[in-house]
Amino acid sequence: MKKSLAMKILENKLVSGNLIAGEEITIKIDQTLTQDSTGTMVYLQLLKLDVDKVKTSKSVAYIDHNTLQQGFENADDHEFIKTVAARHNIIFSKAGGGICHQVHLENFAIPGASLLGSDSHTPTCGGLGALAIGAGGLDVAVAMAKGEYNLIVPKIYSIKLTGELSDKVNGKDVILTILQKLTVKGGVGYIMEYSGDGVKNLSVTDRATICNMGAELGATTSIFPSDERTLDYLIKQGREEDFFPLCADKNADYDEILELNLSEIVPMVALPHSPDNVKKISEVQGIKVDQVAIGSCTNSSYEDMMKVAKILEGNKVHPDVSLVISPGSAKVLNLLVENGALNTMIKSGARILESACGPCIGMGQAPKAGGVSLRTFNRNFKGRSGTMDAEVYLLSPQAAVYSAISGVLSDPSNIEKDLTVKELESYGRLDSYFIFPEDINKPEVAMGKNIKEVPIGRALEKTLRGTILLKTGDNVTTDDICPSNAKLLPFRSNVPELSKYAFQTLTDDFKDISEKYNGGFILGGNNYGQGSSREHAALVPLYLGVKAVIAKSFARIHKSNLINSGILPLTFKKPSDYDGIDRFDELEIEGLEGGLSMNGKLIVKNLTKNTQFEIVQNFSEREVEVLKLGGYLNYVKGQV
Ligand code: MIC
Ligand code: SF4
Repeated sequence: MKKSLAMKILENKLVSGNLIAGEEITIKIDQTLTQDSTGTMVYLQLLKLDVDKVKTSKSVAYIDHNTLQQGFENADDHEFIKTVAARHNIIFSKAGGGICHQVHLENFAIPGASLLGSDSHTPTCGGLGALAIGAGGLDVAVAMAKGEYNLIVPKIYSIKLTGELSDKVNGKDVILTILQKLTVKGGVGYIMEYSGDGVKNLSVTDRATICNMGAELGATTSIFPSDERTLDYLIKQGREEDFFPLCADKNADYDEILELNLSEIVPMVALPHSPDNVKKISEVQGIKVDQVAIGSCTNSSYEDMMKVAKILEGNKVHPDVSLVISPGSAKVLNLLVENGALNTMIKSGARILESACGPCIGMGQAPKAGGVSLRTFNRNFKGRSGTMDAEVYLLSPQAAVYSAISGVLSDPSNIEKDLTVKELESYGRLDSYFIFPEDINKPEVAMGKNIKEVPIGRALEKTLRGTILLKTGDNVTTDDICPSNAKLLPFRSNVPELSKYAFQTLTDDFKDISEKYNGGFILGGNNYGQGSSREHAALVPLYLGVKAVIAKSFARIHKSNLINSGILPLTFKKPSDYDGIDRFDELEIEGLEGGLSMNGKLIVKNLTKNTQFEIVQNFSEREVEVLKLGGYLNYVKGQV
């Protein structure tokens, strides 16, 4: 059988199980990354696992999300992570060093290596040929403790590229085109694997942009071959020795195929409030703009920033627009200083932010009430910008900055300048923001007073009875379940505090209702839990007594997070059964002892309506055990 690239890497990393789509396997994890907003939970869980040193060859803890530090909480969290990192042989990347995915791509990602990250955009490093997967925090803690990760073997979606992008379009326009075709559910259960003649015409950073937003397709990960361009990028980053050539076999077997001619890609934009609500800019141009934000792990590379500087050269930001720019890493920022591009940006009237996630996660720069914000980011869910009624659009850096000058959404195809960026000889090295474990003493773990215990589930009862606390529609995001903004991010190590804001975008009474009914169930539509990897979206419901989520389908990472927390993610056998259930109905799930396994049968009785419906058996044997024990921490504790 001719093998895809993804299958070759999975085969190489296989510890146990069969490489058959849909089956659970265990793979070896070479590298992990964490960021600070999910990281405190990861490291609290790692401490519970009681290991001395990580089992991976490289683990890195980044500080990039919660860098506003309005109070002591973020700074305390950073100190906590720094001390745990030093004690466990983990590299620490200080605030200001840059966004985890961009910094990891520049400094650590290796073609063919497996990388597990506590952030849904970890697949960014697939641009360099790494098998990079986003996961919940506990999975990453276990990967550090055991060097292993369990996953359901995905199917492989082949994206065959031909042609070449024009200088007016970007990797962003490629992935927006794919999102338009496949939607936010289109990649669920797949690895997106890129190949074809067009690959060689894409820079590593354009490839990384495309892999980054594979997360928005719901894909397990995305991957590009490792070729001459990869070698060139690694040489310029000063790490030629990390190169390893990799590609799929000729005529490899794929489950699905999509062909895309890069020469036909035109500037695209995702309209509010979903990354798949995509149109050609030429069809919707002219919308008046209040804010433009350039940066995020999707589009903050040196090449992206240089295109922005080129367009700004000799121009001024429109009087009605606030343009904010956050370069992806200290290295990128430093290069912009050295070659004068930062000068150009400042002279044009741009606001320069620190190299961090910033506005992408609502950490500052919330748009004005009802404002229109154009962003080069990857998510435009309602409320995520920090302004509930803002209209957020996603687009390429070229289109964003061109619109910042004109004051309205504008098509960069009309730019007359040549935007080709002259290739650098070298990106240089910049290690000043890293603390390598060998460079410091082993400090005591610094446990700030805002850091609270991780909620832990209890062993599963044979029968569960409870009330439907909330009925939601399709595509509920983790930003809906556990919102993130400048006010709430300081509480990522304080689940009791976060629980006050559960489902805030959908209802204002979830906590009260959960307390009134002493916990219960949630009813969800399709793709429940899409978006971020934050396990808080499972820990908050656990804390509020949620015992099961019954949905038409689940997003991959969130389903694992629910299982890891000991909450049952149950899928309707007949999706139309969803219609016959209402908020506040009382349900009873019997026979849980045997009912979860593949040969079991699970019936849910609706005591209010006097009806019943059936649940699909879709858990691996390990997952059934985890659920029975009340979560992954209880399951794994005895094993390390
Ligand atoms: C995001 O983009 O939503 C985040 C913030 O990076 C999350 C992680 C988090 O919730 O902290 C992600 O994508 O996993
Ligand atoms: Fe940070 Fe935004 Fe990327 Fe999430 S999507 S890692 S918040 S830059």
